[in-house]
Amino acid sequence: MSALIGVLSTAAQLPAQPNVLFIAVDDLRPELGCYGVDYIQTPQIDAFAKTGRLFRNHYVTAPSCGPSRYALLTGLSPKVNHDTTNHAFKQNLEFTAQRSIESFPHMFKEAGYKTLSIGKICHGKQDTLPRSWSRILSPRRNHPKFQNNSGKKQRPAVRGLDLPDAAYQDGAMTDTVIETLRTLGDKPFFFAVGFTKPHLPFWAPKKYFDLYDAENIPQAKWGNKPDSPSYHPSFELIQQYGHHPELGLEDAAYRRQLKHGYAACVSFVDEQIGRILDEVEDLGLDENTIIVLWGDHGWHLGEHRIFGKHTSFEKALKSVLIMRTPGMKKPGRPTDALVQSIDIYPTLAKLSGLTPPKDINGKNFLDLLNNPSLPGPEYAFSYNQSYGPPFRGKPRMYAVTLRSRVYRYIQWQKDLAEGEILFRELYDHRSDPGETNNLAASEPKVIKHFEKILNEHLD
Ligand SMILES: [Ca+2]
Repeated sequence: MSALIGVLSTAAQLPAQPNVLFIAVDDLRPELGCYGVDYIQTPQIDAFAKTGRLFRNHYVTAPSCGPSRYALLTGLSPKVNHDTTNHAFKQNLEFTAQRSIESFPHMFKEAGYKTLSIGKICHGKQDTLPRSWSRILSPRRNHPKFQNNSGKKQRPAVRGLDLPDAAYQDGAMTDTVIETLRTLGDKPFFFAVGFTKPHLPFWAPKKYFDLYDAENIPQAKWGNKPDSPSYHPSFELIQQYGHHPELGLEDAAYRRQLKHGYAACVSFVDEQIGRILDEVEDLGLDENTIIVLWGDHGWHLGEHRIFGKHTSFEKALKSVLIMRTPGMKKPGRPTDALVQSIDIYPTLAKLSGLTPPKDINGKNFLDLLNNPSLPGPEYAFSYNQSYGPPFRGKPRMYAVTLRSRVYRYIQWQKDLAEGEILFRELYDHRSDPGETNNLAASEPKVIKHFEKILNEHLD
């Protein structure tokens, strides 16, 4: 009963069963116009942000596709080592099967919603949550052979061919989403749409490359390797895609090409998102639909001498979150409050008057949707493992990290469930937003405080 009163008093304009359109974008770091990045061209997402709430400090649970999406959908923080890996769905199959509600789409389905999924929502075909969807739609597969992800080595990392949007999976998927929106009828829906770009390879129609003069795209400083277990030699890029045969990432021109490709893919996805949002408006669904735009984690575009994700740094953990609810107060006002991906589940539940399972770990941020000036939570927590070569002789470590409004603290452990601490990092974002100066040795009091907070969080 108290949940119901909360919904009526705090979200009075919302209908009893609002639709939900959940848009996930793979590997989208907050490198967008609406996040204050001026070289990038994202007019559609920028326009959407003007009508919703942009979260400037949204942190994912893990800096990889699988564990980030597992935590988002289940609302559960990692507990053991494999929860930080791309095997999170697979390893937890038995556990999720036993839960009364396996995910927030499942919660909507149990409440009578039609729940639809298309594109990349979980991680790979084997990771589907079996009880969550009324229907899993397939993007049309009319894209040419070059588009397949057959795992062949030496595919080019960057390519812009003179082809229409629909020749690419995300473009074809957008056509299917638009056609499907037109057929949904009166039953409330939860529609999850998962774009696969700007994930590698950076392939998009040529016209999106032509939006940019590569020479004018600002480049990250190609600095020193960080003295951190986070460092890895951009393994996903280097192992799976073709690169400069002699110099690789040491070649500044190649790095420039990569960043151009990433930008083109972001603009390509931006256009597809705009087409979907236009259709939502044309159909009059915007008055009755909560819209969430979510990036599954960030990406290093040269920062820390890395092209990739999988680190415990800000560049990999901070990602895009923009939400819009019908009748939202103060639309277009961003918030600086810290929020976490696992908070989305209870927030959507609250907005829709539904009750999530008691054991989920996130906290709803309905207050920030109503008032962007509130300070919000004090900490955002994330989890990771090391992916690089052995660090100081230790082959694999697991990270628990917290972001406060000022610091990032990272605690590397031998094991996630047991606490032997092997290495610590502390960065002060007031003076060091690039996280290059580890203060762990010189700030024992701060470390002690954060270690206590982390240990309480892990209990
Ligand atoms: Ca991803």
